[in-house]
Amino acid sequence: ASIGSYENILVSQPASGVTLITLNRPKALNALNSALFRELNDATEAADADPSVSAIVLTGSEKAFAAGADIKEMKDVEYAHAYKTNFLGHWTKLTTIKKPIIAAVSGFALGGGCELAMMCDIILAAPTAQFGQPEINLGVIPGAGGTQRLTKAVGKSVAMEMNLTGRFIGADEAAQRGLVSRVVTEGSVVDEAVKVGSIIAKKSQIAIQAAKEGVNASFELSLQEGTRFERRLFHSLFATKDQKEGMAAFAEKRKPSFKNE
Ligand code: CO8
Repeated sequence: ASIGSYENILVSQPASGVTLITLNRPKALNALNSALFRELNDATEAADADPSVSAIVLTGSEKAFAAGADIKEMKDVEYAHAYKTNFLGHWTKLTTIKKPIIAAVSGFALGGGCELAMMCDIILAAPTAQFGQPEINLGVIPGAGGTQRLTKAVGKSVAMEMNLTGRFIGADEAAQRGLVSRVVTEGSVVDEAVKVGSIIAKKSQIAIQAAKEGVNASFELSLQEGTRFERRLFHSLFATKDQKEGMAAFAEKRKPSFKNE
């Protein structure tokens, strides 16, 4: 993995095939300034391009996954500048990463921090995790999916309450609503996320990429178009050696050895 020399994030390889990116502005509760997000884009693109990497884990500190976009950096921005420069538009780059990204959330995931977690593919929560869209308290609204991805994840009523009142939801409620896949025991969220990454790393990476593409398409397409797209992806996998290997291994009662071909 590209370990790189970054100022606002740490990049490491805790397990074979897994890159761990740790947001590292602890004093600012990992507030997402533009420098941090540029580094995050750089590190995720490097991991995406690195054939030795199969999954990315994204985490913050014990106290905060990320407390939002950097309010101090944002407070004097004028409309003309925001519009002309597509202010914070580069955040969406994360959604173009082909490899799975697992968010390991402890503590605050607020505003842009909650949106960042929701741009990931799987969210695991520590018992301390708190999710919220408090932008309404700053006289604005979310700008990176807090009204969109959150609504798809938790439904209209909860999303409205969170967006209109700024109410936070804790780990258990987030799991109950489907915002996170599960709550893990205190202190284990990064290890658990790395385990998920390691499991993913043992599959056919072509099938993994297709599975992620398929699930993500469900957010864009009608059921008819979505299932058609899924079937086409499914058909295409019969052109891979990994499909032959996976099914042969099952028939021969042995473990498959995928070559990502
Ligand atoms: N931006 C900048 N600095 C922050 C942020 C932030 N979002 N959050 C915390 N900090 C800083 C604090 O200013 C403080 O710095 P200092 O020590 O220099 O005073 C330090 O982090 C520690 O914070 P607190 O002392 O406030 O810690 P507490 O434990 O008392 O409180 C809270 C923790 C409740 C998380 C509190 O810090 C808080 O409310 N933070 C702001 C949360 C928030 O409003 N987030 C939403 C921001 S707006 C946003 O994210 C819009 C996204 C749009 C994306 C658009 C993309 C296209």
